[in-house]
This record gives sequence, C-alpha cells and structure tokens, in this order.
Amino acid sequence: MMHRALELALLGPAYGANPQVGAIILDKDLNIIAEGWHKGAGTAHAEVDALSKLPNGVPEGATAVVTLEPCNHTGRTGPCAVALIESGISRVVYASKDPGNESANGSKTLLDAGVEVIQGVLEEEADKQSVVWLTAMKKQRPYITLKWAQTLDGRTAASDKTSKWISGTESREDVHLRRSQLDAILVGTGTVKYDNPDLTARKPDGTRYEHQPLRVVVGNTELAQDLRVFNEDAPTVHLKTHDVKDVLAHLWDRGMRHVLVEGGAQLASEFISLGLFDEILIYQAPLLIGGTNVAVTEIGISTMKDALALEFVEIKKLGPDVFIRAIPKEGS
Ligand code: AOF
Ligand code: ZN
Repeated sequence: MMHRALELALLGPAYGANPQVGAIILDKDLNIIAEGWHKGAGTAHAEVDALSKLPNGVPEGATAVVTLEPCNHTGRTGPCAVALIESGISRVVYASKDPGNESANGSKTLLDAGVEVIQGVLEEEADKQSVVWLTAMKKQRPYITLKWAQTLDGRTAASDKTSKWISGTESREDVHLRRSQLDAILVGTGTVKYDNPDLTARKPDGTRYEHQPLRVVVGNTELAQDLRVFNEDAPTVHLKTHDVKDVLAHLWDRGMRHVLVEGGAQLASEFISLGLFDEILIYQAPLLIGGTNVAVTEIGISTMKDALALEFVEIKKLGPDVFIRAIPKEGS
C-alpha cells in the first residue's frame, strides 16, 4: 500500500515549496477506498485530498497510508492530523518523518487522540524519493544541483569560447526534463553574455514544458536586454550580487527548494568553494578539444589531500555521452 502511496505522490509537481505526498484510505478489510496526492503549495494536502473523495465519511476501522508524517500546523491549509482525527480514522501509517519545525509532530497529536500510528514504513525509499525537499528543509536552503557538459579531456568550451554542442541530443533532452522539474536555473553574467542561452525547458519536439523554472542571472555586470535570457519565454531575474548565499536566501524566500547551477566556471567554483552543492551532474562527451576552458577553476585547493571527495551514485550511457551523477562523499 505504501508503494502505491509513493506512486501517487509522484503525480504532484516536483518543483515548488511543498513536498510530493501521496495518501490512500483503506477500509477495515484493507481495500483501497480513496486515493489522494498533493498538487502544490496552496492546494489540499494529500491526506485531505484523499478524505475529500469520501463524501459519506470514513467507515469504521479505516486506515490512512501516507508517505509523509501528517502535518500538525495551520499553514496555507489546516493541520492534517486534526482532519484525520475528525474523520474518525482508526489508524495512520506513514513513511518519512516531517523535518519541519512547525509542521512536525503530527504523530503525537494523532496518538494523543487515540489513533494508532505506525511510522517508518518504507521510510528509506520514501526519504530517497523526497531527497530534494527533505534536504532543503534540513539545510534551510534550496537543494543545489551543479551541472555541466564536458569533453573527455574535461573542457567545457573551445578556446574561441564556443561550446555548442558538446553533449548530444539525448543529454540535452535529459537536461531539459530536469529543468522542467525544478524551481530556478542559475547562471553567471559571463555565460549569459558569451553563450546567449535561452535557459527554458523544452520538450524533444521543441515546444516548452508547462512549468518553466525562474531564470536567475547572478553578477554585477550590466547586460543588454535583448539577450535571449530576457525574452518572454520564461520569467527572469538579474540579481546584482556575487554573494551566492544572498541569492539562495532570496530564492528560498520565494518558495524555491531546488536550484540548478548551469555555469559558468566562476559561478560553479563559487558554490563548490563554499561547500554549497548537493549533487553534480556531468554530461561527458567523447570529444577532445584541449585548451584551458574547464568547468571548475579556483576552489581553494592546492594539494591532493584537500581534494573534495565525491561518490558516483549513477553512471549511464546517454546516446554517445556518459552521464555521471556524483554527490559529496559522506563525512567529507
Ligand atoms: C504538503 N502536502 O500533502 C503534506 C504536507 O503551508 P502548507 O499548508 O502548504 O503546508 C506545507 C507543509 O505541510 C509542508 O512543509 C510539510 O511539512 C507538511 N505536509 N505538505 O504540501 C502534503 N502532507
Ligand atoms: Zn498536511
């Protein structure tokens, strides 16, 4: 049943301030009588969405299976723990603990009201599915993905600065899909000036995904307003600062929980130097161009023993390229 609830959770948006949550209601014989999921900030939570599908109320002895501990707070909507108690539910089973300060402790409210609570069912799987939101909540800053495309000799552009196209079609499609599932794309002013990127999320047929992340240009350099990043295809802000912590705080306040840093080397190096990243995505093309244009420049490391240690958590072939996902090594 929890597997089903986890599937339902994925029907909601991956971007935005709120987590993806799924819920199902079972009758006393453990038949599914309602399913619900969260459709984004400001809409009903998964539990309430599921309850709303039972206009005649919850039958005796019913169980709610939820992927996240029911909330305990009144935010944009009311507390789910109370909604479940008032519905007359007998038992609540959940997977992940809610890391929020305000919203947490729904399980205590449920127990105090005499509801049976079973916690931690498929917790590891659920935590993995919601790693972006859970990490953001724990760190109180957006989850940070760094991404670049590079040649086999680790170059991101030729000496004349051209970089189109290092990676192949499949890699680019993968990037666009990822863009459509997060809140903001960050680039430095240099990248905007030299590459003139569009930074929208486009489907393989060239049309735009329904959700477009905010395009965030970071840096003090003034930019011509006819650059593509300022077109009407998606929203854009130019934050005239070099302080990436300020940038993250600004985006957090706007409800953003997942950002993608797309370059250039100066911006990526700044995030790495400050230890501000949760994963790195590399699209490695079978090309050699030599020269000095690399993805990461100065990150304050001068000797091998200080090297930042990462761990490859995913490696796959994407068309002619190799896709690598790496995360900071535990304890480093
Ligand atoms: C969700 N969907 O299905 C559950 C959530 O301010 P609100 O009302 O939007 O509440 C957001 C918080 O509620 C969220 O941070 C999480 O702690 C909790 N549970 N949130 O968006 C849901 N169950
Ligand atoms: Zn809730």
